[in-house]
Order: sequence, then C-alpha cells, then structure tokens
Amino acid sequence: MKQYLQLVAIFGFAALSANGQSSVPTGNLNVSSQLVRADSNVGLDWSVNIPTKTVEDVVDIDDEENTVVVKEDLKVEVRHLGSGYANVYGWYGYVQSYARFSDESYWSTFFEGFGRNVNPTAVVKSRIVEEGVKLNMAFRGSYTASEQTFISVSKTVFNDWRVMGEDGGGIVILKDGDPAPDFSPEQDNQQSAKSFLTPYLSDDQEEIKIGPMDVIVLVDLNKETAEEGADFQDFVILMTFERVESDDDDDDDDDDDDDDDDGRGWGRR
Ligand SMILES: [Ca+2]
Repeated sequence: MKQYLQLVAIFGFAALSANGQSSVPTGNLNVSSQLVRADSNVGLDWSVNIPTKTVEDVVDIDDEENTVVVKEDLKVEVRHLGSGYANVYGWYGYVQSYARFSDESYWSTFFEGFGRNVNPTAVVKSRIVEEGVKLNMAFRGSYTASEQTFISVSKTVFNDWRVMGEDGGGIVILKDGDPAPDFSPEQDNQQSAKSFLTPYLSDDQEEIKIGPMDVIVLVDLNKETAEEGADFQDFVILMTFERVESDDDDDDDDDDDDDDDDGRGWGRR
C-alpha cells in the first residue's frame, strides 16, 4: 500500500508596519517534491530575512530636548569613550557624570575624575528598561581644579550641570551614518570629539560607523552651540541597545553601582 504525505509550506507572510516596511522576518521554504512516500526523504531548503532595526525604531531621539526615550523594552549599555576637558596647559579638569533614567529614584555616578583615567571599553551602566523610559544623564566639570591642582570635591568650583532633558543645549546626539563631528577643540592641546570616536568611524573617517541600534552623545560643559565655540568633547558617550522579549518581566536594575550619592549637593531633580 502506498502512503503519500502532502507537504504544505506556509511561510513568509509579512506584516507591514506603519511606515510600510516589513517588521517581521520573511523567507521561503522549498521542498524537492510536493508528494513524497512516507518512508522516503525529501529535500528541504529555506532562507530567512530578518529586518534590521535601526535605532529610531527602538528609541526616540529629541535633538531639542536632548533626550533619548525608549520605545520598547531594551537592554541599555553605556560606555564613556573619553573626556577632553582640559585647561590651557593641557591639564585635564575634574569632571563628574551621573545617570538617572526616568524610572530610577536617584542619580548614580558613572565617572568622577580626569579624562586621563577614562576606560573607553568599560560598561559604566547596564540595565534593562521598559518602554517610555528617558535615558537621562548629567555632566559637569570643575573650572578651578585640574589634575595638577585638585584637592577635594568640596574645594572644587563647578560649572553648572549639563543635564539631558533640560533643554540647555551643549549636547549632540549622533547615530550610525551621521557625518563625523568636526568641532575644533577650543585649545590646540585638547583632543577633539572625533579623536575619541576613531574606532567608530567609517574607513574614510567621514561618517559615524556604529551599530544600527547605538547612539553617541557628545557633551560640551560650558558652551551650548558650535557657533559659541562648543567643541563637544568634554564627554563622549556611547549607548548601545539590544532588544529584549517584551513579555520578559525582568526589570532588574543591573547597575552594579550601589552608592547612593548622598551629600554631593546634587539636587535630585
Ligand atoms: Ca570642551
């Protein structure tokens, strides 16, 4: 008795997102024969196209407010690529940076010190965040204390905080494919923003070349626009995003920085 098995391949239906682009994987499955005896083998081959998400699919970047807001559950990692904040002698100034995402109750430190001590490969903050969270960070620098003259934080006079989401200028947010920053450092002996981004530029050095879901945040601590002379090299930050299952309710704060920043005069805004 011959038994036949009919192979039916249904594969490749695609949903269209609001912008008309396919948002789900598509592909095809080919079988070598439509009818196959139950005791025989059939050849199968297939291909799958997984659409690449871009950073603007997963976060909203507001260049006016200087905010990055998560549009779906994401793993966020922050790296501090460099700080070129220095005085006329080329001595690094004392700088501080904190982060407080909008679902967090306190600001946590991710760097305090001098540009010379930055480790650009270290992950300074890592968390899974839910849709709607603003990834705000704050930055400031001393205008009195360099690495040659620093005594203590309490004896240091600082510029105002530069805070994402507070509409104060002084911040540039870049994504993959944007032109490389071309701001000249205020002084010849300072590093440019571009120099900190060398591993993240195209071969011709003209474009930002980062992951499709990454952003770079450039900060100037005491000037707000390029026209005023901002060189945006006081903090250079890389934020990388990775999608997580939205039904995954793991919202642990993986930030292993557990100091509570009391007594720093930071206004818990
Ligand atoms: Ca600067």
